[in-house]
Amino acid sequence: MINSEGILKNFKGIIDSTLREGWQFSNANFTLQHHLDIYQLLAEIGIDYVEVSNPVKEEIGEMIKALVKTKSQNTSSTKLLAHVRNRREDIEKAIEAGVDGVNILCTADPERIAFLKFKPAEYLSSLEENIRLAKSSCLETRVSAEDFFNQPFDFILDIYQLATQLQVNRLGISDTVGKALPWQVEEKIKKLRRRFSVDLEVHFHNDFGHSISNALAALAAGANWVDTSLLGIGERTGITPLSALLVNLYSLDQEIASRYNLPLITRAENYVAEVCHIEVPINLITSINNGFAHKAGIHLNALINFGPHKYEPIPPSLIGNRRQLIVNSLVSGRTTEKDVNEFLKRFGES
Ligand code: HCA
Ligand code: CU
Repeated sequence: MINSEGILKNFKGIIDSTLREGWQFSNANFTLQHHLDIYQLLAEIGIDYVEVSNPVKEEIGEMIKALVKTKSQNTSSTKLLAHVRNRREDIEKAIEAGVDGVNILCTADPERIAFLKFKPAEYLSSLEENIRLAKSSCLETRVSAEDFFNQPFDFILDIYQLATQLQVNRLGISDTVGKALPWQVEEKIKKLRRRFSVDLEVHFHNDFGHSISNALAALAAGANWVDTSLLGIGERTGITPLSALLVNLYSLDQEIASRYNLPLITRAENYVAEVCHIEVPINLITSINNGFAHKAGIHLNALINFGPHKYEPIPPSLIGNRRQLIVNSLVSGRTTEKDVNEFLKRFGES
């Protein structure tokens, strides 16, 4: 049975992909300034790695170079990883851009490999060349298998086997279509953990709403690194939201969470919402309108009589958010404006 202790033992850090996966969100059109701002916010939060897009596209390569420059001027310890395909030209552009590492995305899908005009063995030998190239330029290297839960497991194992022989830094497991369930994640991660001692990075899409639980299940079962994005934005319904992962870590172990500057997360996610011209989704704890809005009579009454801890999982100030007590509705019971003002005098908005 997996449990929270596993999470605390296995967790090594966060790889935020707002600037790569998040850029694939339908409403995201990030400029260079957005890149600089988002990198800065993530670095201030203390995120371990920031993943950026593929520098093989010239304009993106230029943005990445500007980020690399800012990073070195600010002596930021948040490393930059370029997301690349299993292609020599992509790795060469990543080396030229000066990033700290490459996240190489592989496929084990026989149709896609055939479409690329490779036999499986040729695909593996091109991967070997590309890993060697990255490592010879001192790039941190991760190799992942997309659509991990639906593609032939034997060939995924061949990819991972080769990558570990060549001493990559991490293996990536990606639920590209977002429908894996936590117990399937547990089973597969345990299997990999028994076989490989290298760090495991996980990437969960949220199509069926499991991106947060799957990340926690994976950590508990032996994974070490989690991919996130601000607001959870990404392709389709996106991936694990950074805020959700952070508050879960906090609730499991305040010491682990103390590595990160949690009060900045509301600002960071609201900034990204503004840039994408959307509201922060109502189901995110960084939503200013909803994260800590109390409306029903039972809730208002409990808060007023016992204090905010009754119906708040964490104090809003912990993540830089604020509470609101909404009265004068048919569902707000007997709580009055005066009660709210007295409550706010005692406990404040956060
Ligand atoms: C995508 C690719 C990816 C890659 C994740 C990874 C996925 O579909 O855009 O690098 O492991 O979800 O498979 O984001
Ligand atoms: Cu993805």
